[in-house]
Amino acid sequence: MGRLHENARIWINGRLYDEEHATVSVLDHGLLYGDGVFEGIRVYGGRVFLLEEHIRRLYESAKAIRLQIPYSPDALTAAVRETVQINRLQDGYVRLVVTRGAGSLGLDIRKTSDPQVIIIAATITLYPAEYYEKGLQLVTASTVRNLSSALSPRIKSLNYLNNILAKIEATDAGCVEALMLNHKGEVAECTGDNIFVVRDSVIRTPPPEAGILEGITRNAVIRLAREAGHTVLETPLTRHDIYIADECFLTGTAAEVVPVIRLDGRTIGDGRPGPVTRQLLQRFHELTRRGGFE
Ligand code: PXG
Repeated sequence: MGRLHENARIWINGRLYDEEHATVSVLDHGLLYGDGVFEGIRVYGGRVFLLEEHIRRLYESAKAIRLQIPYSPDALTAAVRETVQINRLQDGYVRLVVTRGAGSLGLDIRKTSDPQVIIIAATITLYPAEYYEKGLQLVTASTVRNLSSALSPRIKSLNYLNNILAKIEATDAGCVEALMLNHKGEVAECTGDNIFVVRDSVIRTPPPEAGILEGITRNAVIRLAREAGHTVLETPLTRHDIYIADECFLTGTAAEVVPVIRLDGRTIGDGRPGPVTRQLLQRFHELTRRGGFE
């Protein structure tokens, strides 16, 4: 039984497979140890959105974990575009995965070979449209974000348990997202999104040093906000800064730009998506229609 669209073709190391035959070894260290990296990328109007940025981050993540991707960035870029075309994807989502490859049991990367480079072109379910109009509620997770010095959150690795544990807390609390703090108690990010607040017309978001994934949507929204004349500061934030903010929103490839109206039972602003959030949401949609920056 297929989970993707009919006749989905999945690219693995230069070959295309049906979903049924798109498999990796049970000895792949991606499975055995979460040893690998990935990217989640959007497709709008048949064009792969901010692909260059995603490819760059993928190679940076791979470098950080000493994983040699067996293709050049240009070759992989072409492969992503080709897979999107073959699947006739207009608006969708690309999952690009690089595993360490199969090896004997044990952590030693020298005993592995053949990293598996996988490109899945599919769709992703958004939050219900209602959240974009009315905003969503967050709870603070008790699960602290990975310590940067232990496993840098800047690496988009196949090791997502830290975020999954926080996401379980969100679900248990009846929320779709949870706020994660770093070991200092500062605001880091949500389980799959970066976070922004607006207060007295100034936009603030935690810096990469707060222990976050430096989101590509985050960086695009910072640029859009500055182009619209807003002041954007990358600065440490506490939960209190969110409680007393005029506005709050999240950014991410899957989430795009989504307003937040409550955190831990505290209503943010007047409990409705604010004007800056709505403006940036609109500008972000324009950017997706343009296919990216110049
Ligand atoms: N923080 C974390 C921890 C993330 O995983 C973001 C921020 C936003 O980054 P981008 O570059 O997307 O703006 C992410 C992104 C998935 C999925 O399949 C997860 C993400 C993106 C797309 C799909 O769960 N996480």
